[in-house]
Amino acid sequence: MKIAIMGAMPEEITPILKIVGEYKTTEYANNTYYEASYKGTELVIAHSKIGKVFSTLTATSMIQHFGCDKLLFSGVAGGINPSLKIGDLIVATKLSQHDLDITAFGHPMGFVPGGSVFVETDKELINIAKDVAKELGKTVQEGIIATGDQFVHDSKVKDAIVKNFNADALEMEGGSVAVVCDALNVPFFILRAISDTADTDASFSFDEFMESSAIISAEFIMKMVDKLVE
Ligand code: OS5
Repeated sequence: MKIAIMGAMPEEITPILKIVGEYKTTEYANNTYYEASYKGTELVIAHSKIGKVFSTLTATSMIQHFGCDKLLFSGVAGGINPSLKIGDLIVATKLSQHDLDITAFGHPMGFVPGGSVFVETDKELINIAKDVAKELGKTVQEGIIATGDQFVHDSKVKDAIVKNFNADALEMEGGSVAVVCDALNVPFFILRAISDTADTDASFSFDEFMESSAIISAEFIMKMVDKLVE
């Protein structure tokens, strides 16, 4: 087993690198990959940079170039479901691309021929997350995550995403990582801790809480890694 752990921003993987301790760095395709042996299992850790294109490149590289056979994503998200508060964890059951729009041809938002509106995540990894949550006495909400190439800071945009995808949270990378892993038959898992609620004050909330929420998500992911390598 070789596990890929990715985030989008440096802050999303720094806490993971701290826990792992020792690693080797490799430059590949304009990015840095951190390879570690953790409790006898090989890990490849990287932050992709922001958005669907960079996250697609990193997920593909981790699988095709580094040989990873499971992928875990850790990071922050904008909350849509009002039950999600800053710092709360959400596990994606399925993901969509909220900005993929060929509705002009009668297709629903998020759909292109040959694709599907939603990509489902691996159920075994979700079960491991539930076990970890139980052991830690933490609540982890399962839900739909919508991905697009924009930092959402507008209630109207949020409302449209709810209408089109019934999403609980939104971010900028999970949906593209899901498409890559699904196509390459690699079980994957997307975890996010809420940093803002994607409305007018989202950028302020993001600046204030991004680092603490990223740590919450990263520490949970590493508890899952502990279970996977047991
Ligand atoms: O990776 C992006 C998506 N993340 C999840 C997220 C989100 N996505 C969409 N809408 C929301 N309301 C969301 N809330 C959380 C977070 C991240 C958002 S984009 C953050 C950009 C932050 C930034 N920009 N410049 N810097 C930081 C400093 C900098 C400057 C130069 C080079 C490197 C960093």
